[in-house]
Amino acid sequence: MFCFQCSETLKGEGCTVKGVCGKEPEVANLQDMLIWLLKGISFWGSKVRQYGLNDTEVDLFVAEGLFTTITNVDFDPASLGKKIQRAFEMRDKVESLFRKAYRNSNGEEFHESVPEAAYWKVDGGLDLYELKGSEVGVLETKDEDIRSLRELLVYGLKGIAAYTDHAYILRQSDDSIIAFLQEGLASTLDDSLDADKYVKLVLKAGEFAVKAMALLDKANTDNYGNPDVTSVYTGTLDGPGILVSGHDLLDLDELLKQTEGKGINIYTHGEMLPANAYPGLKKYSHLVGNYGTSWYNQQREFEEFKGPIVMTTNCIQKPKDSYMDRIFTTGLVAWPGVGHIPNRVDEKPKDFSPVIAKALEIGDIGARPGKQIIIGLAHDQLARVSDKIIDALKSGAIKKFVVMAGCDGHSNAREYYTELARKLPQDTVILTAGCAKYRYNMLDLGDIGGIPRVVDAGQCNDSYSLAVTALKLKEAFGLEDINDLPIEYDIAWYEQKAVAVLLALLYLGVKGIRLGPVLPAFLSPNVVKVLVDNFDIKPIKTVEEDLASILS
Ligand code: FSO
Ligand code: SF4
Repeated sequence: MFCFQCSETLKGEGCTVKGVCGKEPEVANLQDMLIWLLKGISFWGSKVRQYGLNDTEVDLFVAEGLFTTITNVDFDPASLGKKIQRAFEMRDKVESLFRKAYRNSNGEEFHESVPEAAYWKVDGGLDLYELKGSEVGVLETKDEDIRSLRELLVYGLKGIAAYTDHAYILRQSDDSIIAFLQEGLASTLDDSLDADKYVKLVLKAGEFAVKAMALLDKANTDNYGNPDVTSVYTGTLDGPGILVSGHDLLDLDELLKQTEGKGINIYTHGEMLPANAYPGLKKYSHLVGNYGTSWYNQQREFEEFKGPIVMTTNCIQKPKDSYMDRIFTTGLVAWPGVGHIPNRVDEKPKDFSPVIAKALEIGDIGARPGKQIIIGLAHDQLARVSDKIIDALKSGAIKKFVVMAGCDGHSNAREYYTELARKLPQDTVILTAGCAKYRYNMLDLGDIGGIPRVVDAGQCNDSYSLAVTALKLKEAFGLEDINDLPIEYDIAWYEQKAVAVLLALLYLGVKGIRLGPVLPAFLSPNVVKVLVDNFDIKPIKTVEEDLASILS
């Protein structure tokens, strides 16, 4: 196996024996096989679009396939094997659609040679898929810079696919995004493309990352309303309880409906925290708060929680024996031996009864004390206080905004974000989204004239909210360049959704982003140089050095 798609990759180079995340080599190779087939599907999918045709089932499969291979989603060989089988079916389907369209339009058969990923087939099971997967992964591209750009593109596409899939689940879609996913994937099979072409595609991925986040923002707010400023309790109450982690709001919504009146309290965990601010979800009185912090603390927190846990998306970690019988996965998440709540059929809600039965069987999880934290400061709420913000900037009450969005993770180097948050002076405001916030959102950092010093816009995709706010401020101050605003960017990354967020910021013209805790291993020195020369991207330094530079 070889995988270097996340910040925790072994020695900052690549996981080769087993993933630091817990991914077995078998799973890594099956994921590579799935990605390769998605590229083959996309080869035909992009071609058939030239005839104005597409197949919705195939399109959704490509988005979900990409999402499946994001860090900490699917660790189950059996589940991946089924997806690979389905990938062959999807490829056949879209290939015949193309061949028919070609024949109808040209009066002859299509005879051009096609890349191997578009035709390779095998009759067999997991072993053969795994073997082929081990031959077609990242290292198949020999040129270091082309490999780097292809992977940067594919990881950006994975993030875009995840946000697009979330939006789709909430009945919002945009075919141009799906078309770009396929254009991008197909491009990685094309050996005639040079580095400049891939740089252009990477920047185009930033454009589509903005589109995907905007689409998801619309999906979330159309379904559940604009988030309200909300104070959330972070302890637990007496009585049965269920903990819901991940990013899928519809899963939480359906579970809330199915637990109404049953005496079960529902708690969010990790990236589900922002759900507490949506009017359409906070209306449920048994949604009582958030328990725990970010994904990397889950083994300790899930053990302590005592009740059942539902993982709706990443980031699942190897379940400990102590809670193996009370953790459930759903959607694209899978772990061998963990109970799985099946997908919706014919738009009927998922059936969470095994989780509910487990909560009732376990009973009281016991009360634990917690703090209150303020969330829900997405773009709509910020727009409501824009006059206040503009006045505070003009009067100097707020000197700087520091965007500290992104992910959390294991590395001790991430203490940097806690320290920086502590040391930023009282006239600075942190803008955050994603699980990065757990490094500082329980500190008492106060407020500036009623504006909290940690402005929490929501999940990682709600980084879009922060971009909208920046663009509105630029307009309000009549500035030409978004970089003239008193906003500094100090982004923490872990997995591929954060890559999409980063590309979105680049597309919006943001320069001088600090990126930590480490630069991605998949960026070759030459690609880093392109990013530095064009966007002044820099790695984080010490807290003192960055503090001085932020305040200068
Ligand atoms: Fe975090 Fe995991 Fe939301 Fe990621 S829980 S790390 S960037 O999945 O997507 O912020
Ligand atoms: Fe390693 Fe990260 Fe890949 Fe897991 S996702 S195998 S930790 S690089």
